[in-house]
Amino acid sequence: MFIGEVDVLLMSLFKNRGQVIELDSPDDAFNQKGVFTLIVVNSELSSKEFLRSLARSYPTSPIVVSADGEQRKDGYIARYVRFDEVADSQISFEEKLARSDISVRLIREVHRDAKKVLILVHNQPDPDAIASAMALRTLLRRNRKTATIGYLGEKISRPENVAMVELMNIDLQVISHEDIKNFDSMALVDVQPSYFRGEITDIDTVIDHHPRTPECDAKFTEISSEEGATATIMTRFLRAAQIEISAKLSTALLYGIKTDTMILNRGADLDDLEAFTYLYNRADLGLLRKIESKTLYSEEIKCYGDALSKHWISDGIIFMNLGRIEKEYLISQLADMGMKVGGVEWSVAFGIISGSHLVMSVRNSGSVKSAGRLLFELFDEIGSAGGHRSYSRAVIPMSEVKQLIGKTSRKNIEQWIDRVFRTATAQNA
Ligand SMILES: [Mn+2]
Repeated sequence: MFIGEVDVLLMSLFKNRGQVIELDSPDDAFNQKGVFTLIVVNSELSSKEFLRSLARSYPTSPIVVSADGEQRKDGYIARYVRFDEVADSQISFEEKLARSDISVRLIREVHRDAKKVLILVHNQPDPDAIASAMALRTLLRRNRKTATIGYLGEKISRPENVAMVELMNIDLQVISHEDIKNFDSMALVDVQPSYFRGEITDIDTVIDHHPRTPECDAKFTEISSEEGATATIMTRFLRAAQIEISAKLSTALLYGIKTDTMILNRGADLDDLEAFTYLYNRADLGLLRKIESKTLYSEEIKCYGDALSKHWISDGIIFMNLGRIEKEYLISQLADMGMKVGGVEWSVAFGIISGSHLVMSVRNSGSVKSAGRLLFELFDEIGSAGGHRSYSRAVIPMSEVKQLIGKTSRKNIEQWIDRVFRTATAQNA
């Protein structure tokens, strides 16, 4: 039932949903027969007395006031709705998808003539990178034969990545620098050219959610650090291209968003939430649970145990030294764990990988200085460093560490890292 003047567009939308009764005069509202699924009242007629009488006459029908600006007032029995705002948010979302459709056409154009496309991710492919690469292959309407998802690192070992690749039967390939020339075009996903330190050239597409770095030369780039995951960007592209996302791909993308944002808890924005909901309805949640259930190996817990028992906290920073290890991901997992400790503002986990590099993972509570900027300022000159506001990573050759601190004993390294971080976090804090 509509009472008073109502916007034509709004009226036509309601008419699509069922039978509508239009009433000009409020007096006519009280002698209608039937059960109304909704009563909409023009705000000009919405006096307190009128709404109360309406509610008495139709106790089971919800009442909505078509409001133009005013808020709900006390004692008024009705829900005030700005229908223009409801429509506006929907329209701007559709507009975003329509704009993304232009991007999709550009990406397809860039790779159109390539016989074989290489979709390259970073050297430690994580669920976000893997899922986004799969999504790009779908977006390009290609298959395993015409588009390879590859990376230059060593065989993946992080349990959740291994579980994802095995349980979902994903063809993720280790490739060499030599192999690259066998491809006709290349797309980087979840990573930017600078990551490869000039070793990778002739890049056609870059799609990433990390902060934009200089020297990002490609025919098509979509770099948007607002999104918490590249999977969010790819979900938008797939929707823009009106592709029905399969259960397998939805599961992969959902897992990518979940892991990169720590279940919407880190660096996530409304787009991530939107993509999350969209994918959640399409994903194979049973499969996802299976993938997510195995994230620790026995020998790893021993490593953690050792580092955790020897941790120390000073000035709100927790320090954890994993010592000499082979698996780099242990460092970032431990840094995440450090943030769970009460009173901790910063978490610093570090270890020496393959005896040659010191790797640090840093987390903060997000409300303090940017972790990415801090590491960049501290270590970019002697290694590679950077990342997001709340999480970042630095890799420094042991030869540089030796030059700086002399003997690279466990104690020396710990004292150096302790001093460097305490000084840096104290500045402009
Ligand atoms: Mn990512």
